[in-house]
Amino acid sequence: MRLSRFFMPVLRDTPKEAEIISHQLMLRAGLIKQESAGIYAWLPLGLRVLQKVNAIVREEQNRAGAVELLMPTIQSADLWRESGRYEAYGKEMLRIEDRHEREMLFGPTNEEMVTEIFRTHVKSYRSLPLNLYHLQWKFRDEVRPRFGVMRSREFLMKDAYSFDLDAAGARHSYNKMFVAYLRTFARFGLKSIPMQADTGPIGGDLSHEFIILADTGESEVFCHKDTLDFATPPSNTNFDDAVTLQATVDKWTSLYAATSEKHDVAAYEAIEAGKRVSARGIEVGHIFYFGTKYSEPMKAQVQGPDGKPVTVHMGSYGIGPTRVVAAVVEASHDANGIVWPVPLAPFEVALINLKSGDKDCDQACNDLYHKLEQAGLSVLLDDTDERAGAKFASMDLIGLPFQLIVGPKGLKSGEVEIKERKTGERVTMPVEAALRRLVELVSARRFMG
Ligand code: 5CA
Repeated sequence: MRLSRFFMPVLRDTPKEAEIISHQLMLRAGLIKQESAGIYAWLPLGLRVLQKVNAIVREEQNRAGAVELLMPTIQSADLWRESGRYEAYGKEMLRIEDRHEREMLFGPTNEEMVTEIFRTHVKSYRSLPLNLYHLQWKFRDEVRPRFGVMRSREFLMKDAYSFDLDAAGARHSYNKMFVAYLRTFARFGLKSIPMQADTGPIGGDLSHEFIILADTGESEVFCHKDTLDFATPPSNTNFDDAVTLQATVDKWTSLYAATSEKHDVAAYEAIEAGKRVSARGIEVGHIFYFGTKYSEPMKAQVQGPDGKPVTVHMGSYGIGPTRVVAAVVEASHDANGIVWPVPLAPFEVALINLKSGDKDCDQACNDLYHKLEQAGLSVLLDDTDERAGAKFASMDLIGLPFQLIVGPKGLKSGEVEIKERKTGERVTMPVEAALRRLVELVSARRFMG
């Protein structure tokens, strides 16, 4: 992408309304723009990051055996009357009336709709277990939308819903998502800690929130320090092996970790001094097992092995990709701006032409641009006629992992400079060597977790 043809409205000043660093940087770097309270447009650079988050979420959901579909944002009130949640959900639900005066709503979550799809089509225990997920916009009329996309009213959610014949099967389905979540967040470069959590309006009694520790987090959390050192389950995890999966979940839940709603002071104080972590955190994912809470009133039954009808056991599993983008910025930035991990970077390389209009610089940049793209790297070429200082500041702000700097002086001796955004380290080398080096550096960092 050539910057002269791109749309990247960076702001020089920090917007006054933004209280936390991720919100400030996301506005300044031109990732998002507020349209109404808690409602944001995703600008091209932000959208590229969001799409990378979604791709990783999908890969790990699919690996764990979940199947993608897409349900609508607008739902019928009648569906929610069946589960009894239409009234119970209260003011957070955006209620809409269509031209025929039918009551509709903008979905805050999809338990009812997915249960209705399931009961229409699935009739036999042979079709179980089944886990259906989608990535879809949700609307919750939060009392206090704040911190940009961290707590917004409209936000993207990956929500998965599992269906099983009995509680043991449902536990296996829960464990699959538990492990998939550990892997997903690790691939974002985030250390997530599963914590016992309250179930709120979703319901059920088994639930974990996946928390990223951050001073600006909205949740107050408590855990054992050693949880932070547990190893991420590997990519070759066998999700069908219920015993090994349970052992992994047991290990991850063996030490105390709870959000404030579930905090047990006595259990926390029983942890040896020096190993207690009392901190703030961001909830990036939340998983629930709620048995037959929806399947019972909505009559989601299959024929069991003995021919008798069985009410299915369900769980639901959410990740907020839009919140994840903010959480990554919160976890990875410095005084100059965002520092994207390679797997989420909107472009992998910033190619900076220090003297646009100069024949040699333009030619070298065009050549490098094509070669890098051919090697499969994504490149943002700054071909504008801004001053060098302004170009450096913008590129540091938007945080692409590597900068390839091309100037007239270096070119005279056939050299260019590579700067790594994270460390600030700069090396000067011949053009061809720089190309090879960049391809190596980027490839080595594409996969994490
Ligand atoms: N149906 C269940 C699981 S699919 C559910 O709705 N769970 S939830 O309420 O915990 O939301 C799932 C995830 O969506 C949260 O962990 C969080 O990452 C994200 N999320 C929830 N509310 C917001 C919000 N107001 N702004 C941004 N992200 C949100």
